[in-house]
Amino acid sequence: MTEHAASPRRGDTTAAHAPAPQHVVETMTGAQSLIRSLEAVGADTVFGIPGGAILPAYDPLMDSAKVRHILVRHEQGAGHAATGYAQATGRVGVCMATSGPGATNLVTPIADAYMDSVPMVAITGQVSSKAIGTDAFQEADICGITMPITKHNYLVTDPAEIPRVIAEAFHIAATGRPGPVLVDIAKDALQATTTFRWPVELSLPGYRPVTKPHAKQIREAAKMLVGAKRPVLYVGGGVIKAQATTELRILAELTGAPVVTTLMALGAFPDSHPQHLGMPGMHGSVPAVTALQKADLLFTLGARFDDRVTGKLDGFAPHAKVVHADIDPAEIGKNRPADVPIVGDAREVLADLIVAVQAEFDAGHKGDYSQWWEKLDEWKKTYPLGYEPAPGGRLSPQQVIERIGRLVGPEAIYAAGVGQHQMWSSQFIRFEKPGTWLNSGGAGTMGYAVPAAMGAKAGRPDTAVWAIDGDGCFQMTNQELATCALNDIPIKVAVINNGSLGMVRQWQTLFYNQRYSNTVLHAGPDHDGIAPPAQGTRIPDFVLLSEAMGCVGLRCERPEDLDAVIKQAMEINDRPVVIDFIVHQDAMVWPMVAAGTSNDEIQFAKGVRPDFGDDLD
Ligand SMILES: Cc1ncc(C[n+]2csc(CCOP(=O)(O)OP(=O)(O)O)c2C)c(N)n1
Repeated sequence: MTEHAASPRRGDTTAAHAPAPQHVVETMTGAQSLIRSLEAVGADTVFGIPGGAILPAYDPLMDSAKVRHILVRHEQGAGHAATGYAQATGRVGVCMATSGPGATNLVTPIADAYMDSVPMVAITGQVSSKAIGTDAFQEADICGITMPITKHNYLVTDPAEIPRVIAEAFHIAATGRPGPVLVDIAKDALQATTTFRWPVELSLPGYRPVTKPHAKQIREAAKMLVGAKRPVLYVGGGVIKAQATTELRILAELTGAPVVTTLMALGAFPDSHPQHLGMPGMHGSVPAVTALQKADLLFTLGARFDDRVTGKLDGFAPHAKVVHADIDPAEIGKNRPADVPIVGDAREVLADLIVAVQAEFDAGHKGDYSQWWEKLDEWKKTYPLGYEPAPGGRLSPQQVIERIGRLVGPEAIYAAGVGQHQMWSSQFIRFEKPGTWLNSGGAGTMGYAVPAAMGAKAGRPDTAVWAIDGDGCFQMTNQELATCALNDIPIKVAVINNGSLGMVRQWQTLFYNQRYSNTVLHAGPDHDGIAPPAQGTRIPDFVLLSEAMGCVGLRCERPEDLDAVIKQAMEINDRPVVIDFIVHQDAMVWPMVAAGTSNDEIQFAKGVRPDFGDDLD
């Protein structure tokens, strides 16, 4: 018997090197070898759907006492569940599908995981090796298709390779810059008799992520930080991935520098911390966006100068020098040249920086940011996040999300879909801890929230998990509520139902003369946004739909019922709960930097441009 090694966390050098296992050499089928390999790397949960090519693997899976398989309703759900699981637990998420359409249904979540650097292993069945390339039934070249959206992928036709490939896949997914790895296994390799050997020697000469930063670069960066007058710690999702949030806080408090956290980094630094300016970017806070614009130093940690953050690139942070630390050297200088490039794991980078900054202090060099803070505090005071109450005593979407955040609290995990509700969630829920905010930041995948919440709850059953979804997003993947109901995964779903594809509608309001082409959905408020629709004309009726899938369905239409319905949902823990919040459809997300414009053009509200003067330019 092999010992059960813990699933690899980021930074482990190899899955196969964990607690000195005894050597095992056994004869079995490729399919049995696959399940034994999954057990050996510590995979405890697999989300998937069987089909012809992967069927041999499902047979031994049925007997595994260590691997729980959760039968989803769509492979996209399996993929997002794997990413939700991964981000909530810090372990590698696993999904499984059959060949052809099963595998291609995984493409969106694989792309999503790639964009957001989430460790995931996707296992797909492939047609028999002799049939590959013949347009066989359910054949798709999933390795070819996913080549640009995976960190690595494998086509396995020799069953003897299965243990090594699985060990490598988990190692590659979890180490360095995390990401998805696809393992495509031909059906005949699963059926053939082979030898299972464990542990396996990992030999990946071309894959050696640099984790230890260069000492000279660290010293240089520390000097720049203490020498700057207007620095900003620009923090991205890499800090959460590297589990470096304690070190971030130490550095921030040691230096007194302001912090901004990107959409992928919410929770990396407490929202309540006085040094936190909020989120930068298209819908970021005015202080965060403006601080980057006026900064003389961007101290960039695990962030990637995404276009949603920079706005028009050549107008971004025009006065700033750049320190850029990232585990992935390809990110450095990609969008913005770095004056001090640092390749390394964010935790090691931050740990070394703390020492280097202290050494600068000891040598009498300490940054004076007091004038900078005067400005920042003024902007914080003048331009706080806020919203207008809804007209006609209706519910405003921001109010719903704010109340959920307040009543449910910062210990819970929140997963969002994509659109206005996602941005309001990022603005009005207060994130205090890492790993509590799951969203599709890079790809912007509608349909992410429900399956990601399912994956998170499967991995962290003792934590409250809320999906904050839009009525458009919800209609893409809500079938996974049946999976949740049947598998004892009692998530809560708050549908922010504005009866439309709200974010697209917002752009139509602002940039297309209020011509609402194809953005009305008919599931929420009436077209005029004021009168509720006649009975039975909500299509679909989310309450009935949820009840049909074994959930409790609730509806809330009035501000005075808001707290009570949230509390009611919090008390139900034996089934998933869906609350259909009927909100008014004309609310818009502010602040906003219109796509393609400079961050200097930020609007605090419609037509309202902050006036900063030009004394810092
Ligand atoms: C799979 C996919 N298709 C289309 C889009 C484009 N898109 C972005 S936001 C959005 C509207 C989302 O509507 P809803 O879920 O109701 O959220 P709201 O903006 O109203 O909060 C659309 C269609 C997308 N991001 N993803």
